[in-house]
Amino acid sequence: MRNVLDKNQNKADEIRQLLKEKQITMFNFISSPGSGKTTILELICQEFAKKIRLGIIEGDAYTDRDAKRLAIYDVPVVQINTEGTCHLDSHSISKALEQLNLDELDVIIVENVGNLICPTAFDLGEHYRIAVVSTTEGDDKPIKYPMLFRESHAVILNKTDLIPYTNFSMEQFNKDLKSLNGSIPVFNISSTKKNGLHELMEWFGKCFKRVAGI
Ligand SMILES: Nc1nc2c(ncn2[C@@H]2O[C@H](COP(=O)(O)OP(=O)(O)OP(=O)(O)O)[C@@H](O)[C@H]2O)c(=O)[nH]1
Ligand SMILES: [Mg+2]
Repeated sequence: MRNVLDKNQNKADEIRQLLKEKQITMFNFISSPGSGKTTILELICQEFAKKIRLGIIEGDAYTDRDAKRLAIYDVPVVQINTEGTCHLDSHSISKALEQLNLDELDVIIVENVGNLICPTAFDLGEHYRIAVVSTTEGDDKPIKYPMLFRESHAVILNKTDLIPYTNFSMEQFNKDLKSLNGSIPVFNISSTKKNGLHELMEWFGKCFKRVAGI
């Protein structure tokens, strides 16, 4: 395992160097299956596809369903099928990057395979790691999967519209998150009801601005 992780890290460092040369910033979206990663990516495409040069790498175990959902936006999307493996690694990202014209991109967003543990251990060469969690998964996800929340740069709490139908405690969630990563920005949103999106898009806009000068 150590050997695998060392090889992954070396390739991730190479990717970060390549992205630096090409002045591209990369994001890695990590969550459980179904938390809303692709839905949030659709919203990001709607907001930014015409303002920045965005590319997407879609990690999925078997299908190209998410890539198809995003294909309607005028954004290059590369699909990686892991054939059952529960995470992306830097070698698969390196191959995916060969399929993108890096001279024509400012930002790349990677949707990782839905899983809260394995993707966290594999650096992809990204600059920002985004943890997506939804209210229906329970408020205990930060405390049960601390590594992701410790190492992420932002947390998106999705499906806030469903809170009335769950026992999700916002107080407990925030308390646990704070104990793990006191300074992390947290965005409470409903992607489908479009609540809380202004603050989230503003935050992405600031991150993208540093890169693309929009
Ligand atoms: N009620 C509600 N449903 C949502 C929200 N966001 C996403 N969904 C629904 O949740 C389901 C899963 O959303 P996806 O965006 O496909 O989730 P994902 O994280 O990309 O899933 P995987 O790629 O399978 O890991 C879809 O049916 C969405 O319509 C939300 O804010 N509220
Ligand atoms: Mg998805």
